[in-house]
Amino acid sequence: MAHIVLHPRWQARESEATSEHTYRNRRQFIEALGLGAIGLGVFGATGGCASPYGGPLDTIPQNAPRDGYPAARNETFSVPERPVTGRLYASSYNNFYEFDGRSKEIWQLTDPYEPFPMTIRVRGLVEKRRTLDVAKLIRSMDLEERLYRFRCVEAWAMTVPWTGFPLSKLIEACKPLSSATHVRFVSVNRPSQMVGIERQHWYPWPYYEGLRMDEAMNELAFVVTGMYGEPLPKQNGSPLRLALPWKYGYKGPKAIVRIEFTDKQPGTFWNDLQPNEYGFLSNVNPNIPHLRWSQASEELLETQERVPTRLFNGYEEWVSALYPNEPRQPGGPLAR
Ligand SMILES: Nc1nc2c(c(=O)[nH]1)N[C@H]1C(S)=C(S)[C@@H](COP(=O)(O)O)O[C@H]1N2
Ligand SMILES: [Mo]
Repeated sequence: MAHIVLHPRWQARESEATSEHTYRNRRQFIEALGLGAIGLGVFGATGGCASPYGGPLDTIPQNAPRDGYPAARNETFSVPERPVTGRLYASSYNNFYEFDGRSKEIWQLTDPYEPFPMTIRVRGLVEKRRTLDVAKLIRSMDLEERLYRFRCVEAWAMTVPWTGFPLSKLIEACKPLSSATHVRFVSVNRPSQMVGIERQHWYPWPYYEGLRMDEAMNELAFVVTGMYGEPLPKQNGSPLRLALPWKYGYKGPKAIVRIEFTDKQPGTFWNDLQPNEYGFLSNVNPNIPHLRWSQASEELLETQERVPTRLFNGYEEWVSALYPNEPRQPGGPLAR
């Protein structure tokens, strides 16, 4: 034990401080060793006062729209082979770098963050620039529930009932020009409410992602406003985020405040940081190993069962035609 050296993340050189993987593993490591309390000492107090939240579901904003909840399940999207992940797991085991859960869980750091009111700016190749009020937008949509597989690039997975509406409906409301080939999403950037932004100043904030238009218009692409029949807890991306179940989790930005249509492939947060490890497409594919680990299997959150990873995360039927060059066999060329 005495020889275990924990390198605090903020002392890492910038070139090393760019991997999602290192970060999660460290947290799992600390938790596994039961070092939570010591961890606070080793990593320094988090600054600010203790979280007023008793549990991860206390972070559901009081002023989130609740009309339409719980929404009817769309039975087209079922996951017969896996258990639904327990709600407490899905809302306490999170990735949301704007809150840096180095010494606390992310949900415990979300108190200052006020997801409502929020607006989304619609920019770029559109008929007209618009600013959408998020609460109004949510109230204007028919909400439905979809049970989706979710696969993080770090080989953990969950099965979650998301509430929301198709991304295609939001895109239609934005009225992009026919010249738009891609769409870019930007997450909220509020350093005063999100403790991870300045603490991890080496990241290119705000978080940003992008899709080709045909991907964004696919039936599976879903704007998430809630989970488990209630509005989203803050740590899961309130007021709204994307779920793209055939892609690795990081392709789905949380707390979106800007949508931009372009005629070029946009940069993305992880691709710009580590182009060799995180591609633009980032489809779930067991045939494309990560540079530092295999993607052939994944661990289910809660049950800790190890299961094989499926091409497009089991959504071939919906998206296979979009990707003629995606490696279908192990050992093929590594198109990312
Ligand atoms: N804005 C923002 N969006 C984000 C992230 C983030 O750090 N910031 N992390 C991504 C990653 S790596 C994953 S795995 C999922 C995690 O979603 P969850 O916490 O609801 O499981 O959110 C994605 N969206
Ligand atoms: Mo992730």
